[in-house]
Amino acid sequence: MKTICLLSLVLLGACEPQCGTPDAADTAPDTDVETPTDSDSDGITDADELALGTDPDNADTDGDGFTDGEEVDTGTDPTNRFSWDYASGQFPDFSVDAEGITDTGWGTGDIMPNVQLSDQFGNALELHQLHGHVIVLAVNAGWCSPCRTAAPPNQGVWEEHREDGLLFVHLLLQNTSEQAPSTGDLMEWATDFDIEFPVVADSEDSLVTGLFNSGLYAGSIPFFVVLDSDLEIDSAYTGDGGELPPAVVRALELLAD
Ligand SMILES: [Ca+2]
Ligand SMILES: [Ca+2]
Ligand SMILES: [Ca+2]
Repeated sequence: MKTICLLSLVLLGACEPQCGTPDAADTAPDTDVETPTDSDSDGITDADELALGTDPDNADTDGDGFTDGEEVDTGTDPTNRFSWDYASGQFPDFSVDAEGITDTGWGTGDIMPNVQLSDQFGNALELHQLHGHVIVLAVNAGWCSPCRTAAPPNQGVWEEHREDGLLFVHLLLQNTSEQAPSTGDLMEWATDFDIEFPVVADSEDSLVTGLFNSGLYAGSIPFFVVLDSDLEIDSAYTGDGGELPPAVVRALELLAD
């Protein structure tokens, strides 16, 4: 303020009325300009949050791991937990909702254990962070031609039903050379089929081992497991099944319940 007023004095020969004297500007409280309050520091003012329908006291109103400000910036819905931006390179995280789950197993009716996976962005992804979705988990491999036939339609079905809570997860057992898939292999699978849901690797093979030991998985791919919104194993299917495989039909039934 001092600089501006001194310049004003030099240029105009007098300080404009709203400048006041330099001393007054330094010491008096500024009553003309109010700083908008952003109580939860999510980048959106309390007043704007009330207009948007988001919570001014909760930085992540829908609890999906993306702040209200981030969602407004990327054009996703900060009040819908199933609306999030793939380009951020992060998947939603509802692990807080899965806290306390201990009764897990690999058979139908069991809650699937919290398998530690890695995604196409090279990030860790825990199965339980996807709690709340009805999940179609497809087991594939890069060399598996029926898997490559079955994969592409999943994106369209997901786009149609994602905001109802549907999610696909593609697990790659191997790449096209029958080797353990790298992050690049996962991203190549996602890019080849325009997929924006998680494409994952399981370095310990714990998921297929668990399902094999329970008798649900016979070792033939493509293989699909449907998990309900509590991560309970609902059903399992082998074979591609065309545009709308039985696993997807069953998942849509669960969503409609
Ligand atoms: Ca705010
Ligand atoms: Ca907020
Ligand atoms: Ca959010």
